[in-house]
Amino acid sequence: MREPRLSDKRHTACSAIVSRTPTVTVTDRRFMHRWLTIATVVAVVALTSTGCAYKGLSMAAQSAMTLHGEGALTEPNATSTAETYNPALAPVGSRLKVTLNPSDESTNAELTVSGLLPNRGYAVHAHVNACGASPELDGPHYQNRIDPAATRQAPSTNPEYANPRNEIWLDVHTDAAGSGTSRTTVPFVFTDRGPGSIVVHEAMQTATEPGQAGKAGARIACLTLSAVQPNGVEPRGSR
Ligand SMILES: [Cu+2]
Repeated sequence: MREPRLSDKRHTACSAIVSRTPTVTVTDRRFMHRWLTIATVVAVVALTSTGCAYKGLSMAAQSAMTLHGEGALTEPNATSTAETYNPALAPVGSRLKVTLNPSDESTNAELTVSGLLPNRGYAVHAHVNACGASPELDGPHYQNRIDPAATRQAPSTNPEYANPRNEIWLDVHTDAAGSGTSRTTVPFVFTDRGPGSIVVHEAMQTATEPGQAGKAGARIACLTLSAVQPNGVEPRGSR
């Protein structure tokens, strides 16, 4: 999902450059003069188009999405966007808040939790789907470069793909009150696709060794992400 306003603004700017070109004022004194003027206009338009096309390459970065999710955990239901699959480890009423914010070609991610068990690590990742009524519906980890060997039955555990630079890991450690914050920066942005949720796992941290990379035990809670549009937060729908 892109931000059409930015694109439209850029497109308008490019059009304005063309219309302001002084060579469009053509006198009709001589055929040759007119021909030369037309040729100049064509050349200017061609050069201007090249310039806009070049700027167009940066539009993807300018329209990169911010994703956000926030809520208190409930038992899964048809409309919940923050839910617990294991109230013993992720109590009902615990709060999760996540923002994934683009900056140039990177994305800064921040997770804040409260109300979880005290002095405990929790493995946390971005997953592809919005939160489902059961944990498996959250889908696999979101990957920037998708592991070609991964399948639904055998998710990616190759460290070349299942790592915190190609996925979004937000493992967090709570304080004595059950609160905590974690941050990470990943070298990619979300343009035509992005993660649908943040999932909290039972393990205290995410495994990194080959064959285990990205694993973190059972899924115990989930927070649905939404794309932040200029006019507010818009549901992402299914992905
Ligand atoms: Cu996960």
